[in-house]
Amino acid sequence: MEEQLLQLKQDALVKVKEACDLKELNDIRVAYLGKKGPITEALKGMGKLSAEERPKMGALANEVRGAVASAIEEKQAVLEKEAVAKKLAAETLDVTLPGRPVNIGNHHPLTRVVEEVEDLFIGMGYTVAEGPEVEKDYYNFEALNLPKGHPARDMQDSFYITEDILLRTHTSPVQARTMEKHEGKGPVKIICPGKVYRRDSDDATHSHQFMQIEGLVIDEHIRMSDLKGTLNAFAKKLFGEDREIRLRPSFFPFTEPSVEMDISCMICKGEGCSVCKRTGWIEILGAGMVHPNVLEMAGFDSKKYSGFAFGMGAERIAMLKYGVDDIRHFYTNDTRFLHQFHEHE
Ligand code: FA5
Repeated sequence: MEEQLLQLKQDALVKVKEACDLKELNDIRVAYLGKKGPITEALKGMGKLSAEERPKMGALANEVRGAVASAIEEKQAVLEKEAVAKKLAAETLDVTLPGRPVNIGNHHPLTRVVEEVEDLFIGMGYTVAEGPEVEKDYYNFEALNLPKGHPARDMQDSFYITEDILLRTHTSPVQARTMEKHEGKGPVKIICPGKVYRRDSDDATHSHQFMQIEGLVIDEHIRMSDLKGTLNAFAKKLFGEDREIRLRPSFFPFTEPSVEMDISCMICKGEGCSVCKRTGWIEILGAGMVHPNVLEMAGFDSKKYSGFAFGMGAERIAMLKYGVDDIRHFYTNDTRFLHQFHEHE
């Protein structure tokens, strides 16, 4: 038995020495010192020994157990230290490494234009209004003096969802909605930016989805000269004093008289090029004095109140302001184009 115990001790100490991790060490502990391990078994078998041998073997078995246990304990401390060192090494932070660049996004040029136009009009006492993009035929057309079957509906080819619901073709329905809310009482002074949709063929200056910014002013004694002065102040502030502007007579069923405003082409400076279709001018907005029928339909007394309205294309303004030669650049998300409008550089 003595020989057996000494062999056991030797084997155990070799295995403890060779253990590479805490799991392996624990397996050795269970194998040698566990309830079913050989040392416990040896101690259990003491009863069979003679009275003379029993204390000797008992002391030896305890000595073996103690030696194995303390070897395991020592090894455990070493392995734990190693594990911590390994973890720390893996988590080392090299503070001298160059950082990863953070790409800062920037506002889309259209957002910038819309915000700039909004700020400009807010500065003149306007408030910002909103309306739905999926609109009722009533607000998009009928309330704007365009009954069903009116030939001027063809001026704006529409995407219908049902017979009475469509994607709004302009931001003018927000005029009708705002006037209705005011229940016949002025003054009204709003600006309304938003997306609009038309079955137009896409080209350098036309898109099937684009943005408009609508303006509406209603009060007593509002005249055409107020509209002209407002548009003039807006254009000069946004494009600079040297930009040329012209108003042309036009027709919209919801305004009378109606005008369109052109700005000299930013690409050819009025010489004529493919962007301005050789005219030297680019149309940016339609406007006019609110038609009495529209005022009356919304509950305003057209003898007491008058007003003006305008609707401008945000893309056209952005094109003029930044010298962009194709409207499609705004929608193709080419980062080479978008990064040119970085505000942070
Ligand atoms: C209208 O939409 C009227 N609602 C404007 C208005 C409002 C007139 C209030 C009177 C009173 P028009 O269809 O002309 O009008 O469009 C207005 C502006 O939107 C145009 O001057 C142009 O700048 C822009 N626009 C029109 N169609 C497109 C298109 N397909 N792509 C890009 N911009 C467009």
